[in-house]
Amino acid sequence: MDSMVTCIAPVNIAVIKYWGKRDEKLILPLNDSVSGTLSTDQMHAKTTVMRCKDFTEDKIWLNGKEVSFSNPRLLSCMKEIRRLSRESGTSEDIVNTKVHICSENNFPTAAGLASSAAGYACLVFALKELFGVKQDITRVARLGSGSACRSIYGGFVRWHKGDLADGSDSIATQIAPPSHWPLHVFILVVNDKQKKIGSTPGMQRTALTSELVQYRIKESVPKRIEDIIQAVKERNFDKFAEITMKDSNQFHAVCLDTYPPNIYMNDISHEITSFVHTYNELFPKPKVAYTFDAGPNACIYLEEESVPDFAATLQYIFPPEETLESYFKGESVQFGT
Ligand code: 2P0
Repeated sequence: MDSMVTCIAPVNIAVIKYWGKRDEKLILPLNDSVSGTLSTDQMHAKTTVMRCKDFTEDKIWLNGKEVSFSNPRLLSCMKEIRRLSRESGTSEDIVNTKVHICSENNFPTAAGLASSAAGYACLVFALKELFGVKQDITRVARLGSGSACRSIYGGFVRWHKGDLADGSDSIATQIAPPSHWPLHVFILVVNDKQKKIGSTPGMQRTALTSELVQYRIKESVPKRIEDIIQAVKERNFDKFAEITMKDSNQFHAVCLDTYPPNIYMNDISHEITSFVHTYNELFPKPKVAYTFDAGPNACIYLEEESVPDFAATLQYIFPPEETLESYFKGESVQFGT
């Protein structure tokens, strides 16, 4: 029987960053990472998947434009979904039916705003529904884009690097649901153009040339993962903020230690970090935390009670052109929980 499914998946913002792979094809990371998934009503991908016995080939449209289905990551997700579908007992007729996929983002693609994470999470979740897959799909989303596995769940999520060579233990799990700690996130869009060095080649270069990344994956990250999980469980914002900012800074230090360096932050990004530290010094404990991905845009985590004062101060210091506030709040973060 023909069928159609539509899903929405939000972006996630890492507080312990994923950077570097030990297996390029299976997308197995060098270290564990932790992120918060935003609510579905702000930055998200929306994907519709259809299967129809009259379709003669798999096809995909991204933001309204048909693109080739030959992308190896897309093919590997499709292959794995069909394999799991078969394992789940779906009939061979359905497993072999061709699909048409339409996906769109409501925010800039590839500007370091986690567009591939939301896109692949959404696609894989929709395909799971369409093909009756019953197993864990975070490892399938991972085959599309590493960070996508974290957008399968709402709230705080951990991507376990895993130890096995086949990647079967490199999965994402939920640390806490959105209702546990409804933090807010401000996205300060410094630049929405395509980033200069994509994450995939940027990571390859780091893994090959950085000495600091070895210290990061062996010494810093394992302890930070345990500490930030505890901070989330205790809703301890000042501990959460300190670890988040330190990890963002170390990630960019690793990028600078890469040769030639991956430079993602710009002068405005650095002004934002100084502003956040100056703002936090007004209080006995930090009230806001910045984190920067592979681009110049700032993501600012804060508690609900801090929103009015921080928003007013931010607007005074950086008069807004494109400040996009996203909510990391309870009820609206339902996707995949
Ligand atoms: C993260 N980033 O943990 C880190 C922080 C960017 C900086 O995951 O090659 O697009 O598709 O696995 O997932 C961006 O990397 O890279 C990323 P691939 P992905 O969110």
